[in-house]
Amino acid sequence: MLRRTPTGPSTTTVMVGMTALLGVTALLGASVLWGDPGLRAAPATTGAPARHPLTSTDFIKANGTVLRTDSGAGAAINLRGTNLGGWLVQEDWMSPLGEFALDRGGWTVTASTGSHASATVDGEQATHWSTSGPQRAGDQIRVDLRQPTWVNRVTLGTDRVGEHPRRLAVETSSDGQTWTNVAQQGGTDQETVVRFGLQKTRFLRLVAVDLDAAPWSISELNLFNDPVAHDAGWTAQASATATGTTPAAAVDGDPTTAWQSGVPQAPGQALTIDMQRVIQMDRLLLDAGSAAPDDFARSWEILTSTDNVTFEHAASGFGSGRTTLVDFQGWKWGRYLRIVNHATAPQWWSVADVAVYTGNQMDRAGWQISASEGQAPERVIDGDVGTRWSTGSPPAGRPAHHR
Ligand SMILES: [Ca+2]
Ligand SMILES: [Ca+2]
Repeated sequence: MLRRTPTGPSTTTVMVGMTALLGVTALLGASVLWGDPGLRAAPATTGAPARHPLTSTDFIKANGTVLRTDSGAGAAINLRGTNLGGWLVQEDWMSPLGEFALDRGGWTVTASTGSHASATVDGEQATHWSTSGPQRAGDQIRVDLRQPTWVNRVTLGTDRVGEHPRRLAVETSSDGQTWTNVAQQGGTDQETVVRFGLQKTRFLRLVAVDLDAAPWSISELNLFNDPVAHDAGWTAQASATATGTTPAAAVDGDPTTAWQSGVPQAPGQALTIDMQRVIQMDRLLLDAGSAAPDDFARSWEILTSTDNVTFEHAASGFGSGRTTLVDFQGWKWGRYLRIVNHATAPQWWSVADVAVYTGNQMDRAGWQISASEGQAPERVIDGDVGTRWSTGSPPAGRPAHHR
């Protein structure tokens, strides 16, 4: 998300060279903006590095959930974004309260146990819902979104060390009665992030799956709708398919249906998806499904192609659970996706859902575009940088060099 950078007197600019801390910043070769008047730094208007020599007190380190100077012991730092040539780029990890999350206004939160369930959506890190006693399987917190809402990511955080859910399921429902398991995974200390295929749901609940002596607490709960490609019309083919399943079940947007290999995992097995158009993508999510969560590919490779003939390596890695998030480490363009299993395992291979992320861009499928003049305006959304729309000739009365 881009925001024009305000360069008022309260904003200071400091060049940061700690790549381990701020990999994104180092990657972009940019500076980081924050608004802490206590910091010694050059004014933003110069864009110059700090003029004083760097000392150990300038070393930024996370202290709990807060970034501080002086190796974690100094002043708190609130990141405001990455300065990209006058544009302030913000990422949601900079905001523990959910900068890019869905609007929680009107939501109703209830819990099966404990009190203060609404404290999970009050915008205050200091207020919590907690099971109070040990967490038990079946403990749950439920959100009524008031209206059907698209969602594909949940984050739940607590600053109470160790009070995360040991294992939790995410379930959706249109009526609050019948629930669909869309994800199940281990929790993480402080913040747990759960991703799943895009679902339109009115109700969502988080259910503890395992018991533990530690309580489960949540200080803030957020939902997200990360841009993904529409899967309408997608088709798929597989190297082998179990009786009663189809490759198409992997791309139908329904987490309860799955393609299954029908044979133990062996190197070279492949699932090839035709997305029907060239898509610019940066990540991919594979869900083995709730019926066979252990049937994830142990070793996978993702290939992309524009013609279903020549395939190009995009990413590879190892599966470790029901959900596999593949990061392409940049943009890939392709109409065809081929997921290849490279492992030998006694389990079948199962894919219930494939989600293709489109970065910060909305999928343009289905858009209609028109222009007041010129030819073929649809070329501006055809995914081909070699085609273009143009007015063709300068409008009357305007100098040619303003074209
Ligand atoms: Ca709270
Ligand atoms: Ca499915």
